[in-house]
Amino acid sequence: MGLISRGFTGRRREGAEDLPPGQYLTHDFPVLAAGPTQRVPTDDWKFTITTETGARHEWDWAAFTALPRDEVTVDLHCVTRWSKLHTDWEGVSLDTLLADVETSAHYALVESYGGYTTNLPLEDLTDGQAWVAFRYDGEDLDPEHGGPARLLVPHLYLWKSAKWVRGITLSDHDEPGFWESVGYHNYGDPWREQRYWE
Ligand SMILES: Nc1nc2c(c(=O)[nH]1)N[C@H]1C(S)=C(S)[C@@H](COP(=O)(O)O)O[C@H]1N2
Ligand SMILES: [Mo]
Repeated sequence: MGLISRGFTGRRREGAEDLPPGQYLTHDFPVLAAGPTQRVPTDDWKFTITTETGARHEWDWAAFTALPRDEVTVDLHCVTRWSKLHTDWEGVSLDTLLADVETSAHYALVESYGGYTTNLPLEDLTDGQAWVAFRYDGEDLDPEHGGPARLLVPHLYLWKSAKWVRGITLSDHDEPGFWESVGYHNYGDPWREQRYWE
């Protein structure tokens, strides 16, 4: 990270300072998934936050899309070494979704339609660091990229940004998700090259 403000909205040169170590720049948007593309009609879609006490907070598509949304421009870093800079999204921040959720849990397990999971500390989902995103580049999010809605946690490697997200379970215990349980790093900071467990 340089000292130049990231809030600058003019056209910027895409420089090496924006690329975490070991990453290369790509301009297309690769599609990666461990299983088949999920196609979840918005009529059937629900998003649920479950706390460590079992309390459930649930939104259907109408309630979810009525929440205040953010427009964000973020850089994406995949552990397979491609990075895509300045991507434009619209989504509901986890701060908004967690506003009425009472919890003292430290860990989050994110679950997707289709069974994919990924884990991260709850503090990495708050303070404007994560969204449930449903629009990309001014359009509804394609199913290939996780539509109708995916998690977006751009400060961690992209495997943490669960596509077709359906819920988050908060817990006092850290439980490895799909890739984390087969050798991907538990945290996954691209700037520290936390790709795999040593
Ligand atoms: N549900 C689900 N989400 C997922 C994955 C997956 O297999 N299933 N793969 C992850 C990985 S490894 C990457 S790199 C990104 C890819 O997102 P993209 O296909 O939009 O580029 O999705 C992440 N989210
Ligand atoms: Mo990935």
